[in-house]
Amino acid sequence: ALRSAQPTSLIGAPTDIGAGTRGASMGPEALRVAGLQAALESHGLQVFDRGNLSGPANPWQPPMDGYRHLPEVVEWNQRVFDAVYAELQLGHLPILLGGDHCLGLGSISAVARHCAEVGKKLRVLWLDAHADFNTSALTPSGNVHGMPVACLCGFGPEALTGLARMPGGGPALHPSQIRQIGIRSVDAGEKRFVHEQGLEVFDMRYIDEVGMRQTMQQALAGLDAHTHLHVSFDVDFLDPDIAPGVGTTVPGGPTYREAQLCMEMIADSGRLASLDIVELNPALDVRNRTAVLAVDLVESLFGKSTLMRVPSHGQGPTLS
Ligand code: HAR
Ligand code: MN
Ligand code: MN
Ligand code: MN
Repeated sequence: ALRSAQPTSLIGAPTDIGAGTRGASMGPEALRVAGLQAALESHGLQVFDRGNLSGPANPWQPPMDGYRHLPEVVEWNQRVFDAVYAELQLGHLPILLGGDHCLGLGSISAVARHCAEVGKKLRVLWLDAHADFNTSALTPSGNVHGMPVACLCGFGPEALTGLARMPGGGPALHPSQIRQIGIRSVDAGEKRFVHEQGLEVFDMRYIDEVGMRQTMQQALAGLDAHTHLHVSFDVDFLDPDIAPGVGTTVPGGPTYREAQLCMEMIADSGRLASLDIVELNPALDVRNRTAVLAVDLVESLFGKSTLMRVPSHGQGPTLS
């Protein structure tokens, strides 16, 4: 399973600044305790743990003008941007350990900027129960972890939409670069905006009907040697029966086997080049099992395989 000789770098961002429930700030340590580094190393990867970023404390205030903690969210995301960008410049594969999902803004802004500079195409897979496509006008909560996809597409405050400082001056992402998978909780105004912007959403109903295999074939279609694939893995993507340790559980998510297949098919694409692991909330977990599950799935994302047949030898069931 030695898929990539590229070194990986773990970057902890211990904050719940964009969330509506406290505790995601403990995510990075829980992932370390669950053995993330050793698990990746067992697959032949070289892993650098850069430790944790620091940033402002969570003042736990009500929203102002549609955002909770906007100055603190901006500061955390600037630090995440710098850290992720530095690893990409070194040629490492950054793994952002959140922290809540507002941090996907800094992470993906850095990836988008890097891709623009080196002339790579970018595809983002957003694994989540939520679309995270709210704006200050649409949000029911003011929590910025419900807004990062919109901000990345240019809809949000300049301090967040301009993080990437893209060469052309435009937004970090165009909706056509994004595939959302596992979605099952979208606010009414948010849903209209998702449709208006033409996001490609593989929601749970779609996964129920066509299966995870066809879903992932479609989500990964069109990747080539010049594509940088970023995976933003919100742990609430998973069914809460197997992953209780998140702040915003939504029933009816992917099972263990569906999630494994999702990760394995991403690994098989050979294009994974950056990753976020976000929204893990150890305060709500049961004996760290959600962290252990996340590590297990990330191993699959990096090529751990339980396959008994050699695919090219055509044994076992034919899949095509
Ligand atoms: N859509 C809701 C809101 O904006 C809930 C967002 C919850 N987001 C996350 N990230 N947990 O996916 O408040
Ligand atoms: Mn999310
Ligand atoms: Mn979510
Ligand atoms: Mn394992």
